[in-house]
Amino acid sequence: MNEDTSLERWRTLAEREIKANPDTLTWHTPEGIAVKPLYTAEDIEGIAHLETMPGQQPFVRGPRATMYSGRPWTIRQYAGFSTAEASNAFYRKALAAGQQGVSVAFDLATHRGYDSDHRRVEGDVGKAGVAIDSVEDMKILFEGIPLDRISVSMTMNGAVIPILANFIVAGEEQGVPRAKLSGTIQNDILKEFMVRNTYIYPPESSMRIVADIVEYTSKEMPKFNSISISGYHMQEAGATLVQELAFTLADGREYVRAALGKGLNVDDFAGRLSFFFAIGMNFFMEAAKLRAARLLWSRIMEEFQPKRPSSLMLRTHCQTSGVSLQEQDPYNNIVRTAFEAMSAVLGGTQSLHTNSFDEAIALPTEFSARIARNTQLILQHETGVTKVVDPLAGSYYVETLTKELADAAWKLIEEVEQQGGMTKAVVEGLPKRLIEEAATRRQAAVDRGDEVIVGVNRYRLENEQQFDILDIDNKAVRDAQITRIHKTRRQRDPKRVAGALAALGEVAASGKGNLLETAVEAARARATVGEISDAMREAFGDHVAVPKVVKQVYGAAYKGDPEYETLVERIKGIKKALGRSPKVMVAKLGQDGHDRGAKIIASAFGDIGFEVVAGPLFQTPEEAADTAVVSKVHVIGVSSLAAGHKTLAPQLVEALKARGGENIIIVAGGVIPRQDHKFLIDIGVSAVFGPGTPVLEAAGSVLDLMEGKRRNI
Ligand code: MLC
Ligand code: 5AD
Repeated sequence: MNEDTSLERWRTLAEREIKANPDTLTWHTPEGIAVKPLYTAEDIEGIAHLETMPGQQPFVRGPRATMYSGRPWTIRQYAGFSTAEASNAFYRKALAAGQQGVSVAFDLATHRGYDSDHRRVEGDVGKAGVAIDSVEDMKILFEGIPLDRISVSMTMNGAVIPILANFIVAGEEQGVPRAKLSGTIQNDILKEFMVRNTYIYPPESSMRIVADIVEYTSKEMPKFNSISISGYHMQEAGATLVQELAFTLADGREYVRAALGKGLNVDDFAGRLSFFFAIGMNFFMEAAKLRAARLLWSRIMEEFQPKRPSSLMLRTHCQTSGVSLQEQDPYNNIVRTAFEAMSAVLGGTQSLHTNSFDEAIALPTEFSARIARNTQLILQHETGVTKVVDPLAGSYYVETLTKELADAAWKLIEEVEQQGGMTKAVVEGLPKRLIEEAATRRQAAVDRGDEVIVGVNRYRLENEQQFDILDIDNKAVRDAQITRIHKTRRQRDPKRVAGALAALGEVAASGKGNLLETAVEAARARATVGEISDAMREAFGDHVAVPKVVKQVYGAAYKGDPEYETLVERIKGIKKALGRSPKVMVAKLGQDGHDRGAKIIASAFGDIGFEVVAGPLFQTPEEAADTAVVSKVHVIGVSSLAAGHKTLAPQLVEALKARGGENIIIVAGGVIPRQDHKFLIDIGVSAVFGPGTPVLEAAGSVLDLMEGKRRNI
């Protein structure tokens, strides 16, 4: 046989098969990358990284020479809830069942530097993670976990100084000197200002904190990774993979500069910078993203002229994507997570968290956590993927994607550079705006059904099954924490505490000395997380963000759509009747900074014709009620993603009444389990919009409520 194997011949055959030009099969991804139906040897001709090897610069093929054939990735499940005792028991069981590293999720009160007895955090204590107020809690958290052998990751950014100080002291008191502590602190503040929102201080002081930690750990804690430079939260907030890549690496470059600014030598700290990416459902592109990330990081680090190869090497943790998981038909999430985990592994991650199937509703139960962990154990032990290094290398498609992602991300990195670097870009808001636009566009694509999500906008079940979820008694946790804090305060030496806090305040105010080093002494004296944070607050002040809402992205995607136009007309009618536009406040209560949903709602409702008040982050129910009443809104929509709704919604109802705002319609949305809907309706919430509710459906329901067509939904 002498078949013609040219591309031209393939095009002829393809055209015959589909009766159309094969170019119509090209998939235009949200990244702006055109994915063709076929890749050939021609596509990868001349790609420089094809000739490289794993364990060698530029590390596209992996940071280690043997990769998983030498040692598999670390199964590191992120967890934390309620008290230190409960979380400790959970970690120990997980380690006994095959987990290999610990990863601590703190509650939002801790993240934002408040003790559990602070009035602003009533709804947050113990909810989205574990409550830690002082060394006493930290010691309980790691009881029976040998800190010289098990590496510990701590996701902490705002209150990073007191938490790391507490960890160091907990180690000391466990008999493990800090030089032997292995693990990672997230310590990535730039992405907090962009997307995750658990900042405390303004950007410049926050950057000093990052640099002080790098300085201290590089000298005192050689086995500790000083930053986990995170793109994860960008993708969760709606970023495209190119944005995730570019902004993360640009953040990394900024941290290197900050550390060099402290007079450090690049080789003394660069090898302990680590990364963290999300792995979503775009299977091959996600694997290619990790390869591209390594390529680009090595390019960026070259400019600092390190001598050690490990300074150029990108090592990363990955987590499967939370936003890709759905409330509807939730066992599908097990399948999604398994594919995402496989993609992370094919991309060469060093450490991995696989999400639990109940992600869209609550924190994992013991059962859902077991399935998530076993997903990785099965990958490691049963599939054979660990046996060969970088198995996707040479794939025409994946190699092309690796290059295209790298090129596109590099362009964006250069743009940031031209703006004066990431701190400046973050202050000016460019990355945040681009990510929010991408998020809104994506939501429109899902709502319109252009992007299929099984069980949500296609193949939806008629009856959803209920299953057990983890519910945390927030009041019981708070009471227990307050009892312990009071005991700690009673038993400590007040003079020593005051002296240590004053010294910290001085280091913060003067710009001289190391914040972490000084805080370690305060932690030893049993100063609390809140007190240590406040000592720095006095010098640095609080960061206050002004919410900005993206305009005409959602609306543009719906131009000419009959459902959309009907809503627009309905609003015009209501406006005539009322003499003003229907006005909605989108509120975020407590320390819950997950604002992707709130931002999308504010943006889309604005496009449809509502007048929108975008409430600032971190309001108390009373403050939100003040804003709602003063702004004369018709409706207040509470967006809850951190499980505070059962404490905060009743307080909002009361606060509105107390201000004469009882006629304001309250609706709620976000991660609210079905089990809680009745509770909310009973206390006076008129509608609950769970995950997966299309924005236009929610808007229609709000108008029904306003017109009195329905009392509640
Ligand atoms: C690795 N090693 C090998 C090897 N591979 N040795 C021989 N042969 C091989 N093939 C060695 C390494 O050099 C290292 O030793 C040790 O084994 C461990 O390997 P590692 O690759 O460094 O893995 P690990 O310790 O797990 O570290 C991974 C990491 C780290 C570098 C990415 O930063 C990390 O664990 N990050 C986790 C971050 C995390 O969990 N974040 C959760 C975020 S959740 P040595 O001596 O060189 O160290 C979140 C959600 C939210 O953010 O918003 O709340
Ligand atoms: N326990 C387990 N997983 C958590 N996540 C957040 N908080 C916790 C916790 N306390 C995971 C979820 C979420 C992502 C940010 O991290 O998957 O989407």
